Amino acid sequence: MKYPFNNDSAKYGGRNGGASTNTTAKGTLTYFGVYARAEPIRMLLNHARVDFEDRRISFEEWGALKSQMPAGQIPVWEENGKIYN
Ligand SMILES: N[C@@H](CCC(=O)N[C@@H](CS)C(=O)NCC(=O)O)C(=O)O
Repeated sequence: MKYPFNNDSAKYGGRNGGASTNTTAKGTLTYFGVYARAEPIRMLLNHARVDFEDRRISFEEWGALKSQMPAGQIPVWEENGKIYN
C-alpha cells in the first residue's frame, strides 16, 4: 500500500501545499501498535475527547511506509490534508 502523502488518495487528502482539495473528516495519528512515543499523544487526544483515527501500523507495514514519511519517522499527525510530525 502506498501511503497517501500525495494527491492520489480521496481518503486522506493531499500533502501540505498540494493541489488536492480533499480534507480529512478527522485527524489521523499514525504510529506502531505499541505503548511508546505516541502514547502521550493518544492520551492527550483522548483526554481532550478529540475524535481521531488511531492508525496503528505493523512493523511489516512500516518497511513500505518509511520512505514516504516526511521525516522518515513516526508518529505523524494528519489533518485537513496537512501533515505534522
Ligand atoms: N523526533 C521524532 C522522533 C520519532 C521517532 O524516533 N520515531 C521512531 C519510533 S519511536 C521511528 O519512527 N522509528 C522507525 C525508524 O526510524 O525507522 C519525534 O519526537 O516524533
